[in-house]
Order: sequence, then C-alpha cells, then structure tokens
Amino acid sequence: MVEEEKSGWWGSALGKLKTALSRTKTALVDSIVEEEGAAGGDASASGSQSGGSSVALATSMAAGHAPRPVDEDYLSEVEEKLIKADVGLATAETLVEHMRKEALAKMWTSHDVEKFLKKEFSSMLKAAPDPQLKIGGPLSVVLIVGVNGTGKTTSIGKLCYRLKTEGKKVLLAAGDTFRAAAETQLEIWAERAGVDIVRLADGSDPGAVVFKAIEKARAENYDVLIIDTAGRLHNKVNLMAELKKIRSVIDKNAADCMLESLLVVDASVGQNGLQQAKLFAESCPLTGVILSKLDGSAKGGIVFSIARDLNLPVKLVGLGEKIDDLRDFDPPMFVEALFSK
Ligand SMILES: Nc1nc2c(ncn2[C@@H]2O[C@H](COP(=O)(O)OP(=O)(O)O)[C@@H](O)[C@H]2O)c(=O)[nH]1
Ligand SMILES: [Mg+2]
Repeated sequence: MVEEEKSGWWGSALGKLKTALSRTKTALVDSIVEEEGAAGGDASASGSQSGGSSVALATSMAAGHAPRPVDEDYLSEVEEKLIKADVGLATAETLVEHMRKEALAKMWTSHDVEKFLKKEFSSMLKAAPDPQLKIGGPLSVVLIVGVNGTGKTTSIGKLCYRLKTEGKKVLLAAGDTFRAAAETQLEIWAERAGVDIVRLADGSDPGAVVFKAIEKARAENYDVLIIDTAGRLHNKVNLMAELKKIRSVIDKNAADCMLESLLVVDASVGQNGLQQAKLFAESCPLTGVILSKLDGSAKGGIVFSIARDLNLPVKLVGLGEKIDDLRDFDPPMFVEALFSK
C-alpha cells in the first residue's frame, strides 16, 4: 500500500515488475538454493563446520528442512542454472570459481551459497556507474539507440509520458528516417504523451533532423530532447556510420547539454543482446541501458552481465507495451527482491 502510494503513477507497472522479479528470483536464486528434500541428497553427509552454516543448518533442520551440502555436482548445477538464468557464461564461471575453493574447504551448504550470491550480485551492480537517469540543466539530450524491434520507439513513448508527467517540456526527434512507418509510429506516441515532435520529409538525413531538433529545443526552451534512431539500415556499417554522424551533430551543437546515450536491450533475447551492445558501444559511447520486455519470458540475469561485461548501468526497465510500463531500475531493491522469502 505504502509502496503503491510512493510509486504514484508508476502504480500499474508495479505489479508487472513484481511478476518479472519473481520469475528472475525463481531462475536465479530459488532453483539454485535448493534444500535437501528438493535435491534428494543426504543431509548428514554435509557435516557443516563453518559457524554460520551450523546455526543455519540447525535452524532449518528444526523447521523440517535441511540445507544441501555443496559438492562438485552442486557446483556444476549452480553454473548451469546461472547460465540458464542469463547471467552469461563468463560471469557464471567466475562466480562458481570464486565459490569453489571456500565452499569445499569450509563445507558450505546451500545457505552459504545463498549468502555468497547475494553479496556478489549486489557488488556487481554497485560496481557499474550510477543507474539514475540524468536530466537537468537548460536542455537535456537523450539519444536512444539499439537494434530494430528491441523497443526503442515504445520506450521513448513511455519516457516522454513520464517526463511530461514530471512537468518537463519534451521534444522528440524522428531520427529513424529509414522507414516512414517508424516516424509515423513515433508521431503516434508523441500525440499519446502530449509532446512535440520534429519530423522532416521521409528519407531525410537523420543528422539534419537532429540538428533541426536541437535548434528548436534551444529556441523554444524545451527541457528534454529525445532522439529516436534507426536500428537497421542496408547494412551494419551504414548503421554504425549513421549513428556516429548523429552523435557528432550532438557533440557539435549540444556540447553544453547533459547527454544520456541509452541502448535499448531486449531482455528476452538473452545474451545476444550483449553482443549487440558491444557493437553499438563502439560507434556511440553509451551512458546506460533500457532493458525492455522484462515482462515476457526473460529471466533477468542479463542485468548482471550488462553491469559486469559492459560496465553500464541498467537505468530503466520496460514492462509492457502501455504508456506507463516503464520503471527506474533500482539495484538494491532488485537484489533484495531476489532474496526475499
Ligand atoms: N511486452 C513488451 N513489449 C514491448 C516492450 N517494449 C517494446 N515492446 C514491443 O516490441 C515491439 C517493437 O517495439 P519498437 O518500439 O517498435 O522497437 P524499435 O524498432 O526498437 O523502435 C513492439 O511490438 C512493442 O510494442 C516491453 O517492455 N514489453
Ligand atoms: Mg523504432
């Protein structure tokens, strides 16, 4: 209830966030931190020696459960489950490697694994830059890039609505001039969110659209300019060259503005999204990620590989196709939710 009040108009996305988090919790924590009954092993074989573990062991045995002892079989299951939950191969291997020595020497149980994962997940997210969206100054520019179909235009629509609700004067730039339908789609979102848009003739140079939009935003005192871009051209080289050009128009004409350069990653495509991200980051320095479609089948572990492999913060998460299906990403809350009972 209190959470609902605090969330204000975020209310409807909150339920979807909880559902997404519980799916991630199942894949990333509950399936790994199994108890003896679920694993079918023998609790007495654990002979837990470490101080914390013996207390935990006694407590859960009293409650009729026994934590599972950690052995090589358990460790390889952990690795497999982490990979299935989308944390990525390198991250899964590193986590299990860190765990192995201590776990075997100190006769860890699944309780120790749980504590270890909580600490590691939390520090991975802490190590990435600040997840808060930076909007401020006389004009903020938000550049949105990403592969076709990841959810750029939809995320822009939601973000506009959010900023408009916060009282900001928002302008959109229809920089995906590759397909007329893309510009029309953005226009529909602009109308829904009640914000203005700069659209030039179909097939115009996106650099010209961005130039025009910056000019208008300055002349008419907009607070935020959000730029949509193409996610597919005739080939990748063209696309990356176009993004570089857009970026240089921003750097030349809006160097004094606060800039967010956000990559939209579709959570449901898993680790493929990471490869895409690396490619985009080469042409266009990024400040963060919008993780879209976390409401689908995604298992959410990708949040950790984005932090660890790309050293980027997830700043916003997309939870559906509606205008208010977008939330800030809050790392401590995310980790707490994964380990809540
Ligand atoms: N379920 C769900 N669908 C989304 C989300 N974001 C975008 N979509 C859908 O994904 C499809 C592609 O989105 P679009 O914004 O056109 O992608 P773009 O090509 O990157 O601009 C559309 O059908 C959107 O409705 C999300 O967070 N959740
Ligand atoms: Mg689009």
